Amino acid sequence: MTTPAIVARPASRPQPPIQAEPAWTVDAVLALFELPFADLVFRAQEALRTHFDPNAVQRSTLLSIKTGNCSEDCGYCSQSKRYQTGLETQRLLSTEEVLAAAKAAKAQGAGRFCMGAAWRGPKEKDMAAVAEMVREVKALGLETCVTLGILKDGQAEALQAAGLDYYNHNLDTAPEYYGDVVTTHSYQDRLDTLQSVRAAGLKVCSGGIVGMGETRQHRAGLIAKLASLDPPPESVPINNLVPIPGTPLAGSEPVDIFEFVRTIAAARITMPRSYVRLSAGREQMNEAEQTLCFLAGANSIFYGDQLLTTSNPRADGDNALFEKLGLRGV
Ligand code: SAM
Ligand code: DTB
Ligand code: SF4
Repeated sequence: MTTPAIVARPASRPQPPIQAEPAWTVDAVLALFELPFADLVFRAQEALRTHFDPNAVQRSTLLSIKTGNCSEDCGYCSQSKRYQTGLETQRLLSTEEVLAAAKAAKAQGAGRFCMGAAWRGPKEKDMAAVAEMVREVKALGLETCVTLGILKDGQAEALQAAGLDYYNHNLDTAPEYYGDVVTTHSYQDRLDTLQSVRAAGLKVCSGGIVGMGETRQHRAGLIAKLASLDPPPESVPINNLVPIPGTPLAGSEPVDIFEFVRTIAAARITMPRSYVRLSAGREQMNEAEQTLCFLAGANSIFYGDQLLTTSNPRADGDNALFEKLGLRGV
């Protein structure tokens, strides 16, 4: 009798890791951009309807809690101290001022209140004040979001402990174009902050800007990078550049509206479970153009007449548009 050969049994082999969703390559996202427009919008609607009520639109109100005098050189931004934009600067608001704005936003119907500061990142001495704002805004029954720049070790955890829901930190453009827009911090700095936000158990809000002179390849690169974060951001703001006189990007050629809508659709298809926010730049769009964005899968807006330093469509106009379209603001 021959001794049976010892065969390694499958169970004793190291198990392969659970297969992650295949990451989106830039080429795969570019192929979406190149679809016939109706096919692209159809795919975006399919993705939206699989995971969301297609007629509900999330509404976030923004407040600038510290305005201007920022050390960074982001070429689109009114708040960099390097550019003469005529902006009136403002030190960190008091919790009382923030709460008054949050109450007004809630009364107007906003579901989330987003507080933005023109910092490279928060200093330790600012953290207690911001944590108090978060705690008190949350106590009003609003979701909370802050965007404070690059976070140091422990800061994301401190915000999480204060009850923060979302941290906004945009990748803004493709990795290879970022250095043309910003030189004072790197793409890797942005990715590191997103990583620490995730590790602290916060929800991630991250998107970008269209219309900064980038190519379609760059737009696809931004979307591919966002979609390949593991997991992708829960909230993806897509901003249309608001040109600010005095900034290096003030003279950028506006992007064709159909290309902007394609960017929204690509975000929706590649990140089907995320809120995709039609963000800055709505004032430059008419109702039909905004409606195309909703058809392409946008299901969130900034709501209220002010963004951070520039204006946004009035809430009553948005309410009238929602009424016409049968959309429900949440
Ligand atoms: N300082 C923090 C930071 O850079 O992350 C938070 C505030 S910063 C103003 C937040 C985001 O606003 C930027 O990442 C950019 O996407 C957007 N943004 C700023 N200026 C804009 C403009 N002129 N047009 C469109 N989006 C803009
Ligand atoms: C985002 O993606 N857009 C918002 C928010 N996150 C912080 C900011 C838009 C700013 C538009 C220009 C301004 O008002 O200064
Ligand atoms: Fe500063 Fe943020 Fe504006 Fe850049 S985008 S200049 S970091 S406020």
